[in-house]
Amino acid sequence: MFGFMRKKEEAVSEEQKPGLFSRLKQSLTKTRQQFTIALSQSLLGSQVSDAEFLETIETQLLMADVGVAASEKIVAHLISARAKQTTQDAPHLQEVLNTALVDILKPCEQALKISAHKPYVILMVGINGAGKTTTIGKLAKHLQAEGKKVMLAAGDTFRAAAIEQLSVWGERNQIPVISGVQGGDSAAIIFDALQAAKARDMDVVIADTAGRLHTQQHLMAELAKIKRVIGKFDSHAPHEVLLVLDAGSGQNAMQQAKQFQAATDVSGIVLTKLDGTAKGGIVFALAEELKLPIRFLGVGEAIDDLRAFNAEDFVAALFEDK
Ligand SMILES: Nc1nc2c(ncn2[C@@H]2O[C@H](COP(=O)(O)OP(=O)(O)O)[C@@H](O)[C@H]2O)c(=O)[nH]1
Ligand SMILES: [Mg+2]
Repeated sequence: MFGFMRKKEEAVSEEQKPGLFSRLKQSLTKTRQQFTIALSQSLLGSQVSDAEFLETIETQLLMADVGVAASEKIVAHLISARAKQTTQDAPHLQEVLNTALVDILKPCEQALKISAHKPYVILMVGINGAGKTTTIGKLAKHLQAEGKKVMLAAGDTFRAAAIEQLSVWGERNQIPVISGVQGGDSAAIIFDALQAAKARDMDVVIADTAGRLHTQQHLMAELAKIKRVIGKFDSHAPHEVLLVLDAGSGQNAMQQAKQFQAATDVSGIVLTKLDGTAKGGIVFALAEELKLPIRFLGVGEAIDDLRAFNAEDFVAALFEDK
């Protein structure tokens, strides 16, 4: 409807309002530097012997947080490609590399689909500061754009500021937030929200939870309780347990994921803060070792800085220059 306005706006501030793909590219700048500088030099280096070449690549991949399993897989791809070719052809190797990277990510490219179950319940989990509350704000907008009626549940009762932070996101999105008092029972508040959502014919409830360390067993047990209580409201709920991971935490994100998976049956991952970290390669480690759907990427703090995960786009953004 406002096509003409948008065009004008884009022309005015191309820098501030880049398109979706260039925004992804921009957010991956540091990760791209980590990848390209090292990898393209190795790929182009025609002097190096095979063993040296492969070792360099593997080291660089590990340094880019790709992880052992995914790095080995990528190197295996390169070995078989090199065995088949007679000359050292850099563009070809780049192609092989891209294919290997996409192959690793592709199985995890599974969009979050809101089923007809009403209300569809999304439980957000993750350690403190990972970006749960911010992601809820962005996700609420994303789902509203799909025509869903969204309600938020302030299940992080640990700090008053957390309840306030969620209510601000509720205002921004103009959607209801069900909250209790600081120190209140998180499971009880989420249960209240589910009842309210049902009464108000909401499509989706997104429940926030307090950040907890994957090493804090009692808090992990509390998460299990929240899940149990939600299950009493609807035996199929929560329909989605989204684990929010900060890309900047690198290999530690993998440890967190394993612990949360054990405690709560994570069904999808949101990888936040890809902007401003050189550790975006962690996405390959997560994909290869966890095989969980990666639903979204967080590429900034603003309400529109959430991207549905796409394997080809991610790999293209990793190598394409601006
Ligand atoms: N740059 C950037 N910052 C983010 C992103 N997601 C969250 N943040 C910031 O990370 C901090 C912690 O986020 P918050 O949502 O409060 O984390 P929570 O403790 O898991 O709920 C806040 O300052 C957010 O603005 C992201 O994708 N990019
Ligand atoms: Mg929070």
